[in-house]
Amino acid sequence: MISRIDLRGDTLPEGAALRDLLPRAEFDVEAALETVRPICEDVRHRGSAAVIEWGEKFDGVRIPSVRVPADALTRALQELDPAVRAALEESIRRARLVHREQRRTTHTTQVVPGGTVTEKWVPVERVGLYVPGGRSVYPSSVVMNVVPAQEAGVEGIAVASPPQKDFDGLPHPTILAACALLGVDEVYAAGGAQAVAMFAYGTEDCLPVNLVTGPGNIYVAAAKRLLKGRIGIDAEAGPTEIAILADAGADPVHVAADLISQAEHDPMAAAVLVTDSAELAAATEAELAPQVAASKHIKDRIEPALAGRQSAIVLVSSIEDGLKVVDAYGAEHLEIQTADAAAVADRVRNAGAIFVGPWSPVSLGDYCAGSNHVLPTGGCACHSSGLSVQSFLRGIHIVDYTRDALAEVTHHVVTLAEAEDLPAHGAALKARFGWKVPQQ
Ligand code: HSO
Ligand code: ZN
Repeated sequence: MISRIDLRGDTLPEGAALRDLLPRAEFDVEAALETVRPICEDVRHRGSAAVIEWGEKFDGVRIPSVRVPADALTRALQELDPAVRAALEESIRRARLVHREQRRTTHTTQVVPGGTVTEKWVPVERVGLYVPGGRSVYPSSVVMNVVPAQEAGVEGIAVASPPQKDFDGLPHPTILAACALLGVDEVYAAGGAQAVAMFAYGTEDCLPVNLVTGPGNIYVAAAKRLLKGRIGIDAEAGPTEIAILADAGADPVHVAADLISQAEHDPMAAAVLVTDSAELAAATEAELAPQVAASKHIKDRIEPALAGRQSAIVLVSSIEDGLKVVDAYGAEHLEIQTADAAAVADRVRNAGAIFVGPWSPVSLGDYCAGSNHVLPTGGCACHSSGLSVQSFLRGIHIVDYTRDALAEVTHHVVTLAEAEDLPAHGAALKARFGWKVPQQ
C-alpha cells in the first residue's frame, strides 16, 4: 500500500540530489493558469454577475446574491451543534493565546545622535480569507485565518467560501457559524478563482482587498499566482503533507494513525515515514492495513494518498541521516517520534510546524494546539512560514535625521551616489548645505 525508499548504506547525497530521491506530489499551478485567466478577467469586467455564473457552473447552484445576509450568519450560529461550538471556542481561545504573542511593537533605533529609524508595524487594511468548500469544509480553517488577522489589528476582514447546493447556495453552515463566532459579518458565497478575482478587483458587492490568504484547490492557487502583485498572497497551498521521523521506540499504532490522518484530506496528500528502524517500518506497514480498512474515506482519499508516489517509508541508517532527509524534504507537518524528541526537533531547520514526542500529533495542531494550521507545503518550508500575525502586518521604516546628523554622513552618500553614477542623489543632500559637501 505504501512504497519504500531505502537510503541505508551509501552516504546520503546533499541538497537537491537528496531532495530528488524523496517522494513529492506534482502540483502544477502553471498548468491551471490558462483555465483561471478568463474567469478572473470576466469577474474583473462583469463583477457579481460573473461570480454568480461561474459559481453556477462549478458549484452547481445559482445564488440570489453573493453577499451572505446577516440573518443567515445568526441562524447558522444558533443552529450549530453545542459540542462543535464549544470545541471551536476552545480552538479560538488557544489560537488567540499564541497569536497575540506574535504582535510586533514599534521600535526605534538611534543610529547616530540625532538620527533615528523607527520601524512601525501597520496592519493591512482589508483582507480576503478564502475557505474551501468542496470535499473539505473546514471551520477550523476559518479560525486559523481569522484569528491572526484579528490579532494583527486588520479592520476589514471578508471571508469567501463556495456556495453549497444543499444549503440554498449559502456557504456551508459550519463555516457561517465559525464566522459568526469570530465576529466576522462580511461573508461571500464565492469559490475558486472567481472568489480570488472578486477579492482582487472588487465588485459592486465586495470592495477590493489588499491581501488574500487561505488554502484552496489548484485553481485557487493559480488565481492567487495570477493576481499576485495587485493583491498580496500568503502562499499557494498545495496538498497537505505529514512526515514522521521515528526510531525503534515509536509506537507503530500511533505512526500509522498519524500517517492516515493527513492522507484523509486528499488523494494527493503525502504521508512520509522516515526511520532508522526496519522493525518500525514493517510494524507500521502491518498496522496501516487494518487501520485504513477501518477508516471512512478509504477509496477516494486514503488509499490513493498512501499508494501515490508522494508517500513512502524512507529507511535511513541513523536518526542523524533522518534529520538530513526531513530537512531536504521540508514537510508541511513534521512529527518527531524518537528518543530525546525535543533535542532532535531542535535540530530541524526545514518544516512548516514540528510536533514533538508521542503526545503531540498533527491532528492536535490542526484544531486545538494553539498553533496555526495554514502552513507551507511542497517544500516551501525552506523559505516560508505558516500564517501568523506577521502575515497581516507591514513594517514601515520612519527615517528622522537632524541637520547635524545629515551633515555628518553627507560625504558618504555623495560618494556612493557618484559610484553608482547617480549624481542627482548626492545633489539632493548638497542642496541643503549650500551645494557643498559639509566639512567633517
Ligand atoms: N491538516 C490541514 C488542516 C486541517 N486539518 C483542517 C483538519 N482540518 C492542513 O494543515
Ligand atoms: Zn488535517
